[in-house]
Formats: sequence, C-alpha cells, structure tokens
Amino acid sequence: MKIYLNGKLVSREQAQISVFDHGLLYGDGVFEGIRAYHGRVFKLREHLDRLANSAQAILLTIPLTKEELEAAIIETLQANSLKDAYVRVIVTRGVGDLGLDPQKCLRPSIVIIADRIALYPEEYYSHGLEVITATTKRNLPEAINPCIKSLNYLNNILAKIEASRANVPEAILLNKDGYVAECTGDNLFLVRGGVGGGLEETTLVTPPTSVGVLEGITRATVMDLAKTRLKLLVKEEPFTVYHVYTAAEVFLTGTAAEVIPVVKVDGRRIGEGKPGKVTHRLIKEFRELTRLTGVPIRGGT
Ligand code: PXG
Repeated sequence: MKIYLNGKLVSREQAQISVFDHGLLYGDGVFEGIRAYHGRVFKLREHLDRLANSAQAILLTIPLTKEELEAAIIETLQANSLKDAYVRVIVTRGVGDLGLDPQKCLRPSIVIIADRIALYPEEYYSHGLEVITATTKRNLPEAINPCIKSLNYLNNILAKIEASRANVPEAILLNKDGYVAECTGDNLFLVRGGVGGGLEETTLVTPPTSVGVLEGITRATVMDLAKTRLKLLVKEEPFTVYHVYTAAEVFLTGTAAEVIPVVKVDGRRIGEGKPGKVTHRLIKEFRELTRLTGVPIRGGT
C-alpha cells in the first residue's frame, strides 16, 4: 500500500506522523471521506470544496490548491491500482509544541490514504437497520459547527458507543433543543406518506444545517435525485423524534453507507417494518449515478 504523506508516496510502514502533530495532540485538523466507483472518483469537487470550507472555518491554510489536491488523490489511487476505493484525505495543523497555539505549527500535514472499501453487510440494505436515540447531544453549532468535518469526532464516538452498547449499528443524535440532527456518520431522512400510495404527495424531509448537522454530500445528491428523478417534494425542516417514529419511511445517507433503510427506532417499528419503496428507489437511483459519474482515475476509464 502506498500512502501520500506531505507530497510523497510512501509505504504503509513509512507513513508516520510526529507525536507533536496537533492533529494528534488536539484533534486540530479536517478530513474528508471520498469514494471511487468503477475507476471514477464520485463527487470529488464537492468533497474538495467541503474540505476547503472546513479548513477556512478553523483558519487552516491548506498548502495545496484544489487542483493539486485532486491530482494527489488520483495519483494515490493509481499508485494502489484501485478502481473501487475509499479515500481518506486528512489535513492537520501540523507539528508544533505541547501548547495549543497553532502559530507554532509551521506547516500543515497532508495525508491521503486509499484503501479497499469495507462495505456494509448486504442485509442492512435488504432488511434495514435498527437504531436508537443517543443521550449524547450533537455539538452546538455556536460552539463547534457540525458543518466542519474536523478531526475531533468525540461527539459522534460517544453516540456510537451508546449504539454499540444497545447492540445496534447506529444512533440518532438530537441537538440541545431536542430536534433530530443526524447519526454518528450519516444524515437522516424521513418520508412522509402521500395519500393513496402514489408518490405525488410524498415528501422527503431532512433537518436543515441550522439544527447542527454535517452538510452531507450524499444528502445533497439524494435531495437532488428525489426532486429530479422521483419528482418528490423535498424539505429541510426541523423535526423531533416523534416525527421519526411516525414516518412512513426512514433512511440514512453517507459516503460509506450510500442510502440505507432504517426499520426500527427506539423499539418502534417504522412503517411496515421493512425498507419502503421510496428508499428502494433512491438506493437504485443513487447506485446508478455512482456508475455513470465521477472524475476518471485514468483517462478513458
Ligand atoms: N454526518 C456525519 C457526522 C458524517 O461524518 C455524514 C453525515 C455523511 O456525509 P457524506 O458527505 O459522506 O454524505 C458524515 C460522513 C467513516 C466515514 O470512515 C464517515 C463519513 C463518511 C465516510 C466515511 O467513518 N462520514
């Protein structure tokens, strides 16, 4: 395996970072999780834009342009001969001293890891997930805005531990006012049923970023597919867990999960207790898009 580390492709053994790196000492940095499908990098520009925005929000200057970062990502995928992959891009504040002051960090560290994607079990898609509501609240947007994809994931990790202890794969985080925010690594959507079983009055609802969520790239893609392909109404609107319990369908979206149905929340069966038809159609549309679009890793693939 070849890993990109500060401008060089090095072996896994050589890919080492100083214990004085502020990414390690303070979680001071930002990252992206990106996928490549069939030799194309999916939504690469959107991921690079979000990385730039995360860095901008924490006053971190990335020493590469978006074009240079894109080339480094493609180069890392090529070096590992990967066509279907998970790519982790990490930019830390860099090596400093034992104080918080980022001014002591002279150069950000940049790491790109491209690996085979560890897919979720197929039964998650065919049968759906059970989730719980975590007692841990989502970070306050006024403190650390969840739109920043920072290296400090303790908020999400604490909720993930709650899920594991309840023997379920995911947990819903509420914000401090009790509105549903998102899951530990995925955005959340509800389907509100239309009358008569047609899709005409069906509405897709997801929390607005003002509630305190990461502005997921899969979230934006699914909202677009729902509008353009399924002709659904799509709303960004705050809601409570009551609206999750009483939804016709619930699903999660994320780079790793894609679109994944949720069939049980806090012991309540959602809808019919099996993945719904809107979720099924969105899974299909999303997978089709991943086959057809993306930045080619090699010309012509
Ligand atoms: N919310 C949070 C808190 C996330 O971390 C998402 C939503 C979905 O965003 P995207 O842009 O992926 O649709 C995320 C993304 C991992 C991993 O290795 C985590 C994410 C993405 C890819 C891999 O745990 N989180």
